[in-house]
Amino acid sequence: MIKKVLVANRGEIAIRVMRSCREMGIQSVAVFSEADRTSMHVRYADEAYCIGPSASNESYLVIDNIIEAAKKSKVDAIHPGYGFLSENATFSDRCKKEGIIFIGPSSHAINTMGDKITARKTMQKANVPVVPGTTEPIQDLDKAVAVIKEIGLPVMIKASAGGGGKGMRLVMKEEDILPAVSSSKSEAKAAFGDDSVYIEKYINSPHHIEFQILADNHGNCIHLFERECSVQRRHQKVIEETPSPVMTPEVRDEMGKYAVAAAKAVNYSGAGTIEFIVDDQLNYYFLEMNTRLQVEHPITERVVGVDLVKEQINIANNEPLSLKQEDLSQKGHAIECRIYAEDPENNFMPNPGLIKHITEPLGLGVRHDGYVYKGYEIPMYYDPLISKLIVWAPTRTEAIDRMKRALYAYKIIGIKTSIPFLNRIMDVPAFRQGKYNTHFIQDNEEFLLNEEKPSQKLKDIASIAAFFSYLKKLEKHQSPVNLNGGSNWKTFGRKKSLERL
Ligand code: MV4
Repeated sequence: MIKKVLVANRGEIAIRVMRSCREMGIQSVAVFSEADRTSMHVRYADEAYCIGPSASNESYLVIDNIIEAAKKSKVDAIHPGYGFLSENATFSDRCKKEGIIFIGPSSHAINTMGDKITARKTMQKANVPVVPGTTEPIQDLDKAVAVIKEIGLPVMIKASAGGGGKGMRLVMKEEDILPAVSSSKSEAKAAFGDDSVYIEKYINSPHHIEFQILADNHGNCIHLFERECSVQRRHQKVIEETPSPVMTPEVRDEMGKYAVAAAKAVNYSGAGTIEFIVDDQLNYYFLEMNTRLQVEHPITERVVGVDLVKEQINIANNEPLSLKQEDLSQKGHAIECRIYAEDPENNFMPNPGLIKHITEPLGLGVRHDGYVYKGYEIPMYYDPLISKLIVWAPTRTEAIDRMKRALYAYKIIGIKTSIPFLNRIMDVPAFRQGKYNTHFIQDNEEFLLNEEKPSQKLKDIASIAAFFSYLKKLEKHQSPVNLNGGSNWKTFGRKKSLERL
């Protein structure tokens, strides 16, 4: 029985995992880099250990340091969260060797799915539909040209060790085959030390739809339906929702069965995600499997009514799944917005810095998974994700309205965030109508980046008002810090009307 867990991660996901641990009566141990000494996950844990300097390749990615902390703290298990070592087969094996439970799949499942060519081959063997293309690395170009002539242009050249778009090339014309293959190969070599590439037929304007699965160590496997993740920017997810606005009950049932077959083909254990690429006619193809808990898991938790971290821990305890496929259903609609410390007006540049003020959204149907607090300085070393705002409502339209309400209430002073950009997405007619695919942000870029800006005159008036308010507060010996989220206009206006009463 797992009684103590080390969480080999930071930020919102470390706290997310520890919350479930606390509910299950499990002690949690945090690890942290020097830059994360004041991080919230360190405070939330029952115990915490420094594992090295700020750079993640000197701390969160160093297997030896994490194992050392695990031994010192005498944990039974390690939860890797997402990113960092979560899909590292060597780490999964090392934990096993040290007698520590890795809360995740075996190195075999991680390796098979981590190599995209092997994954495609394995899926084909399991009769899971894959995108038409090659299941062997491209060796010579004549063969590549022959294959492409057979499946027809356009095609995509992809790196076997890749995923998330790295090393990917779109080929429209025959004369582009050679340069695409060679540049894909060299990018893959530089990024992964493996230059194997393969060919896939190009699916135009696809949807990214993924299925959550859970598999135990007794041969049971279930799916927890889909997540629509087509709102992406440079292969970075921005918004996720479930159910998918384009899904039908028949296709959902088919895809769910294939997702279970995919997991069973690698003898999977734990929580995982099968990604599909889906075209306009709802033809679907296996793309890749993520062998970890994903960032967007909370929308599934809300609509299906499960705690995925709790399920992961039960599976790691060798318990059989308590959930049965026929008992599962989707209730209502959930949407997640990823809040990044990025400046949408400056090409989404990371914008780390001091949180001078934060008001988190609350209320009916709102979940906010974050980790920053007033006075916290976001370090520059890690992913700029600040938090995830998840809303639930009975219908999709109500969920969108609720998301707008929650985004409105979310105030962060000190850093630029993606909140205005997300709010803008909620107003795009194609999003409201659920008629969007992976080209959505590109197709609507002009609207999304053209926020209505206040005129110079308005800015001048606001500056003068803020200055007088500052003087008045100084007179009264009050703190001049503005706590209402950045605008003094509201309080200014309201005081006046009260005086008139
Ligand atoms: C594709 C594709 C079209 N056809 N494969 C992008 C990241 C990687 N996971 C796979 N990706 C794609 N693969 C074929 N055969 C289009 C994309 C793609 C994409 C996929 C999912 C979500 C967003 C995307 C944005 C651009 C391209």
